[in-house]
Amino acid sequence: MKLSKALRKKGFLLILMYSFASILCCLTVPIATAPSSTVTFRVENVTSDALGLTGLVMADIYIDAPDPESAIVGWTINIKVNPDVLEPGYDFGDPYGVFWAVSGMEGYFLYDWCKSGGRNYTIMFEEGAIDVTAGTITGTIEAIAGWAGLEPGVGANGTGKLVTFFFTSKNETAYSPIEITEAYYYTSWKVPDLDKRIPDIIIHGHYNEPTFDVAVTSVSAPSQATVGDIVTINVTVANLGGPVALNLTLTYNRTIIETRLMSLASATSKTESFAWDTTGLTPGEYVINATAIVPEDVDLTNNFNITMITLLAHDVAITNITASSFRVDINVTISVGVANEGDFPETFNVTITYDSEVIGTKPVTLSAGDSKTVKFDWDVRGVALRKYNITAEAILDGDADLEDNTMTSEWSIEIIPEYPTEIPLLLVLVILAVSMIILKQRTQREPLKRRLMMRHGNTKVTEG
Ligand SMILES: [Ca+2]
Ligand SMILES: [Ca+2]
Repeated sequence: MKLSKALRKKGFLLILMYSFASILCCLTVPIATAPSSTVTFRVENVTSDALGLTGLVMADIYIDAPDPESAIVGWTINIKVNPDVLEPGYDFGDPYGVFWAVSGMEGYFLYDWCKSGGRNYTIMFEEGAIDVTAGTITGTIEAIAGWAGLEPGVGANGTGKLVTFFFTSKNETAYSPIEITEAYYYTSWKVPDLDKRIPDIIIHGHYNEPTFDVAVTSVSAPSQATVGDIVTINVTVANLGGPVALNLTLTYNRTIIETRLMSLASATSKTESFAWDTTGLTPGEYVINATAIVPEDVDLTNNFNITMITLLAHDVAITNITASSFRVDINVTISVGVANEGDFPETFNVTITYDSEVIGTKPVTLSAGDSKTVKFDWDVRGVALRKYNITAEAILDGDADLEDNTMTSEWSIEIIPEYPTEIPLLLVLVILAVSMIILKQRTQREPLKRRLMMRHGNTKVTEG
């Protein structure tokens, strides 16, 4: 246990040492040269003496040339900074308003060499080399102008400060990288040694303490959409602090639509486009929230922004089914209640079926929120005699809620045999005829009986 702990501790120290070594390597960039030359450029002392909102930023470029044969007569360096943060070219009394460097300033690389050799040297960049708007300084530094005719290997060598760049800072806390690209040094007059190009350098220094502050400045989307739409939502994020990698998360009612990792340079903004698939969502109001998250953000009040989107829907429904009779021999009327529960006027078909057989289809037009009853006559003659359930269906493309578009009756209609109309009539006639015969017989029998009774009565009187 103790051993593994010790190893882990040792491993940590190694990582720490490696990290330090990496940082040091970043600051001193070797030039790809012949083995005899070990010249390097390096950048040091990126400093600021910011006074209030603006200040002076300096970056020293050094050269290391311990090999006496690496005699240098000139070099090229292109510089680029963020023009919103740094303005290249600090007027230090220079005719071009550029910077001062080797113009006789003691302590610079060429100073002693030129002084002792009686050489002439002058300002390096030509007029127009500085573009304040683009934040660039470009061109060849002919540090040792007037040395025309110098043979290779006759220049200066040694180690020292080549030049100091000056910039005016525009903001107290902003950040700007100082990118050094296309850097060569010359060992012959005006002839860049292409094999002595150094790798590009980006100084990740900053002036003042960079703070981190990202802000979601806008979330834009249509205020209304229809359920099933893919809604485009544009989110603009601004970086008000140092350069960052941030997580941008978009949600609807706290459900994540997408989280995106994005990087943002200082003092820039970027608009990201998201696609929100609204298929299957319930109609209603949705809060769309975009939140940018970066560690150590100094102002969390501006990290999110919202917008509202109302989701509308196409939605019709079958609300009920009734029938005029449930034992039917010829015809029945089936009534279907339909409603428009969506947000748009709709025209759609309602179809009723038994088993899979279509009884009828009718078009229905309803305003949003309206309902009506649709009646269907069903002639059941020829339909097999048994019980049937009836199903009604409202068919509408893009209906957001299909569950209420179909309803099957809980009752059933029984189809019974159809009786011919002649049978009951015939029966009535027969009954009528029979009744008349009976009546007739009765009326014929009555007088005879009465006569007999009368006759008997008279006899009795006569006999009495
Ligand atoms: Ca913020
Ligand atoms: Ca529906």
